[in-house]
Amino acid sequence: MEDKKLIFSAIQPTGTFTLGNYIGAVRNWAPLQNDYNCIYCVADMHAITVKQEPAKLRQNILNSYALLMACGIDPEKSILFIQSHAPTHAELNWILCCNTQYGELSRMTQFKDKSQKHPDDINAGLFTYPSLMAADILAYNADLVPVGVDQKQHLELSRNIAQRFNQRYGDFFTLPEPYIIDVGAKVMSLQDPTKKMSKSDENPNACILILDGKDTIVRKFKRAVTDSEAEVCFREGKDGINNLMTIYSVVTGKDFASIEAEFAGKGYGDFKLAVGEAVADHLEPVRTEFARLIADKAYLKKCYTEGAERAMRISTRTVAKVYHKVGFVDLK
Ligand code: ATP
Ligand code: LTN
Repeated sequence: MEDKKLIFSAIQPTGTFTLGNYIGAVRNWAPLQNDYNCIYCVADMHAITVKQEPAKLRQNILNSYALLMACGIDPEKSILFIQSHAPTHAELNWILCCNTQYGELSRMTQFKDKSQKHPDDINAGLFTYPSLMAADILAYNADLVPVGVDQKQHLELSRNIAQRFNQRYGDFFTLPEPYIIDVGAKVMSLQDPTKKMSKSDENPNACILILDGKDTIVRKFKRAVTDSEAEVCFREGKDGINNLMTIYSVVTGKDFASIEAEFAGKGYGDFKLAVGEAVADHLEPVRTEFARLIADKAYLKKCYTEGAERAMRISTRTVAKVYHKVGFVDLK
């Protein structure tokens, strides 16, 4: 790999990506391939911190891999792999768990949210989720981690774990920085614009899936919750409209002032229809490319096999050095 800064990011294969995953994270990943060395991963081990049906999970993992490619990640330019194919992540996770405090993990909002959502299955994996995430990043000594704003707290914990390890065993890990793009860092639910749009929302009208067809997308936007005014403008308190304006701005490239001018004197109905159509048109090439890729299982397998080999080549060296540093006996 050339001497450029290293980017690492991952996404859980817990379902089809939402417009939130796309705008807040994945759409930013492809352009980064030009300026950085990039490593992207389908975080299947993280996905089982919440109950998954095995056959469905296997399908979601492959779909997620193909979707990342459909969103422009080129497996020749970047390392694109499936987390469980690199056992080094689980190995490093153990060492990092032993350098992570109970108190730190208890403060994670994602843990609190997910324990509330699944009170019958507050498992140890869900609790130590951030330590595995730190292992993902630190196994490659990544400099930058592009994520949506909801992952910032996890990244800060990754930095703290790396810092603690460095203090205890001597400087080794690079301290990773979050890389968060301002516009669209948090896309909100279409049904409750105070909540983030999430794959696991029970209400199908709350989120746009990036493989939804045009009619479905337009229908969901038509039903989006807004407010009782009739003015398309970005203002505090207008959560629903602010969210739609952000989405429209990202997919059309227009700024808020020109959006306000475009819809001056028009009602929310016109605006919602325009947002729906713009989003559907923007996602059309992703849908087409996904259909092509998912039909070619042999090519996908070739890509993820090579991705795993390349990921292992780097992370095996990290784990060997870490094992040595903590005082384990070298096996060669
Ligand atoms: P789940 O519902 O299973 O918890 P999720 O939809 O929250 O999943 P993740 O797999 O946890 O998605 O996140 C993948 C990436 O998408 C992360 O970088 C995360 O920050 C980003 N992301 C998720 N939801 C949003 C959102 N609503 N707006 C912006 N970015 C988001
Ligand atoms: N927790 C992340 C997914 C994830 C991740 C990572 C992101 C797992 N490992 C490493 C960045 C770096 C999420 O998006 N929910």
